[in-house]
Amino acid sequence: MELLHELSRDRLLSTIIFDPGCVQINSNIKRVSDYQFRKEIEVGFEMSWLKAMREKEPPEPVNPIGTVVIGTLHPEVMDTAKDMVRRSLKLAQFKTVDVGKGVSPATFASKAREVNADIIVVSVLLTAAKENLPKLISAMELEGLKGKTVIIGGAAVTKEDADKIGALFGKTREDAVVLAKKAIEQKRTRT
Ligand code: B12
Repeated sequence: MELLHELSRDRLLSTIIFDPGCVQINSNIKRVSDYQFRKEIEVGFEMSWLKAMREKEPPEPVNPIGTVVIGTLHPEVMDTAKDMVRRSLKLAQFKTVDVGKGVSPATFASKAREVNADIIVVSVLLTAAKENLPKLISAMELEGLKGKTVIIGGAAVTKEDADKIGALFGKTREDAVVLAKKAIEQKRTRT
């Protein structure tokens, strides 16, 4: 059993005891042998997380329209949202290079240079990881990537946070695709 943590959003708080073997979850909250709910919970967010975990991996694009490096910054190890965004970008025919979770700004930037990324995408659910965004921008400058398109999104960031570091901001995985496509178009018209 793994104690997840207190979940809060808008109305309800919950603590879930979760056994990773659990497969049976639906909106009629049930008590089954593999997992228990300690309190009444609203399942909306947990459902989106579980649904995301079950998504299929899209095929590699044959003729990628651009290369995206995507990850989460130290100390964030939550990666479900990042993977959802990555899969949407992949479906939209981007080559996606997953730098992983909880990576340092320096690792992120050096991977972006190594694969000649067109776009850097950061998923930020944890406020502590948000504090590393300015360090990512500095690390990119050190790698000669000043001005490279950065797209951020996730529960812990806002458009204001993006503006502060000269990044683009999206709320959803669909926004990530729209913004990434726009960035590629702009790059093409410049060259
Ligand atoms: C599941 C979950 C976990 C799982 C993560 C499993 C995994 N492998 O990812 C586990 C149990 C591991 C976990 C751990 C922790 N968690 Co947690 N977790 C959640 C929870 C319930 C859901 C997150 C999730 O995956 N949602 C599903 C995704 C798909 O939805 P989403 O996040 O909304 O993402 C969408 C958009 O935001 C957007 N998006 C996301 N990224 C990007 C990027 C771009 C560029 C764009 C355009 C869009 C975009 O697109 C996504 C799809 O549409 C949230 C609560 C919540 N209501 O969000 C807390 C939450 C994120 N966790 C929280 C916390 C505090 C923690 C812990 C610190 C708890 C602890 N004390 O240990 C640790 C973090 C450890 C760490 N160092 O990272 C807090 C964060 C608060 C904060 N602002 O800092 C939250 C908000 C809960 C809360 N209300 O307190 N967590």
